[in-house]
Amino acid sequence: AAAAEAAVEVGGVKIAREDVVKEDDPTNNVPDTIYSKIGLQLHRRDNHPLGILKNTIYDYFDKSFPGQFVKFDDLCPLVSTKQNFDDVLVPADHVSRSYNDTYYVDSQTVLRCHTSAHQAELLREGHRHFLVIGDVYRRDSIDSTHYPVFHQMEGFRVFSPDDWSGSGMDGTAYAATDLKKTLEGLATHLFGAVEMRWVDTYFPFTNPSFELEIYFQGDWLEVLGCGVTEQEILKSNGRTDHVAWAFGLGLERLAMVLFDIPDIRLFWSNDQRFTSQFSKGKLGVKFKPFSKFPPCYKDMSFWINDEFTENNLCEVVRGIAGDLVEEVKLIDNFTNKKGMTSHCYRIAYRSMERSLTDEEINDMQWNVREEVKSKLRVELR
Ligand code: FA5
Ligand code: MG
Repeated sequence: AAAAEAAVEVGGVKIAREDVVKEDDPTNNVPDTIYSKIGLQLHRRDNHPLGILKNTIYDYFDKSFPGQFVKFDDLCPLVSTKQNFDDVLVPADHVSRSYNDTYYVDSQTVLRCHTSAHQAELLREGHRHFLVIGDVYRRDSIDSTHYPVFHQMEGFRVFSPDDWSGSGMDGTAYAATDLKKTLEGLATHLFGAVEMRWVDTYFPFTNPSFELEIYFQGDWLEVLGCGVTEQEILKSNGRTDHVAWAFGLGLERLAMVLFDIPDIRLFWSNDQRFTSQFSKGKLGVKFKPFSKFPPCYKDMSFWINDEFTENNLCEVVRGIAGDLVEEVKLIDNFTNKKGMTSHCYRIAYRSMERSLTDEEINDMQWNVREEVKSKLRVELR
């Protein structure tokens, strides 16, 4: 508890628990489990898979664009709603702005949900080529590839008319071509020969927008989003008549593939048997699971109410079980003649590090049931 009370420092900003967790403030939805992750900065540990991956991506940009890209890996994750949403043209009614999807410290301040939150300020500071690496926060479901804190790397490159004038392309086509070439080069740098494909998509801040998928172990895996930056963002931040590309990639997704890490919770493990397997500069050393403990499944059924959301349920479970919960999955869903809807969720409990006792699991499940009743006000069946 003492450690949790002490302020953490990120990029010169001191953050105390009471700055982030405000239990009696209805405009705040940040739990202690999330506060306790601030300042850990896994991406700044050279012997951690995320740090190793970050440094390998740095190497690629240093080699491809010597001296051009400025790197920021220590920007404060507390940002204004303006930075996180307005500055990147996220519409007023977009779901990502909801309390169900984003951690709000107060009505004007959030834990950034993407590194795109820093695009505008860095442009205004005059940067034209930059990488931003940081922890990002999202209220989300629970399974082996989703965690409420993960890490992104943002890339941004600005072109001036001189860059594309001789190319026979307009600025947008020129930037899109350069973007795809740059990211295909990065994928090759990380994976060697690999099958990849581009998928058209939508982001409020880019047009056109794409996702890159990599074929890995029989499946297409989305690893990043990117596109040609909306003119309005450049204009508002001192780059009229310029064109830019941007990308945002998920470090955990790439690291899980590169190091064979089967569950996203492992990135947070302090267990020596995990941490000792990775060392500075060694990309792609395959993780050897040190043990495999059986999961324990507990089902829970209840009548939902209008406010019920799966993200809220997951927050309750995470608050009690922490990293001992592996998955929360809807397994049954029906509406009766009276119009009442019942959900049955299956919770998988499993430690990455040891076997759990029956007593421990029953305690957690009992507490989950109590809190689901009291906090979500649903009727257990
Ligand atoms: C974004 O966050 C955009 N800001 C990316 C972007 C930047 C687009 C600049 C265009 C220009 P998205 O929500 O799809 O997009 O997340 C980007 C990547 O983060 C995903 O491709 C995925 O690799 C990773 N990611 C997303 N959600 C999770 C999660 N819950 N756990 C782990 N990785 C995730
Ligand atoms: Mg996406």
